[in-house]
Amino acid sequence: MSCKPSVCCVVACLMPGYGIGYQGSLPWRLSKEMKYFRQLTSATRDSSMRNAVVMGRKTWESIPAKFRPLPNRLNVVVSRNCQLDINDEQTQFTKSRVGDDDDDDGGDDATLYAGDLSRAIDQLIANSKILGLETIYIIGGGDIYRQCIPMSHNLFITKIVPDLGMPVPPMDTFLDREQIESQFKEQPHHKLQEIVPKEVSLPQFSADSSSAPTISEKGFTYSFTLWSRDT
Ligand code: FOL
Repeated sequence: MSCKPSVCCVVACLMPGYGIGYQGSLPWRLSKEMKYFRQLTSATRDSSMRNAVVMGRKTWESIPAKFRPLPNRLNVVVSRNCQLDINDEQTQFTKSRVGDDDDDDGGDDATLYAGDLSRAIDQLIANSKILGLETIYIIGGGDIYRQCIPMSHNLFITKIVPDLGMPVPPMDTFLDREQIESQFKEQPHHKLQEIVPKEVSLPQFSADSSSAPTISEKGFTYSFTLWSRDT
């Protein structure tokens, strides 16, 4: 059964300031966090579907070339001076889905380029059936998150805190705290467990089952959180 894909932001933030980047890249390299990002954005409940990852041009360039396009996901890159509109690629994309009845092991990691972010998302939603899309994940950066938070259903925010005595890394790009906290509410941890596909491994143990369990790595402690609309 296919219905409209939901739009979700996925982001790792340094708390309490909601810092997301420094000089065009991530100010840390946390392998378990990156594994969560990869599993969350790749996994689908319906194995015949896939997810899209929508990103700005600078985020695309920040992904190591060997990981680009992000495998098993439809990569959509937004750039104001794009050469290709998502509509031009749609036909090609439709074709690549049609004869593609073998198991979907990442043989079609096409990259679409879009000039207009909200039009690109509208087009992805309008064509979600033919594209086989389950969830549209917005993966940054700062300008893209700002524009997409108002149209997102859920936010998957990894809250990262430096351990006591560790330096706070410099940051120059932030999420808009007011925008998030006025529209979304952090959910108890069990809601995250309920919403993610089973392939996404979450840390399991916590003294208080309503608060998220934490992971410590390289002098940072972090937790995976889910924020949903304050209905
Ligand atoms: N959200 C979260 N929670 N963590 C992030 O690190 C993150 N990063 C971005 C957007 N949202 C995020 C944007 N930056 C890769 C690199 C940078 C990046 C996003 C993805 C990347 O190379 N991903 C590979 C995994 C590589 C690995 O396993 O080391 C992938 O397949 O997803």
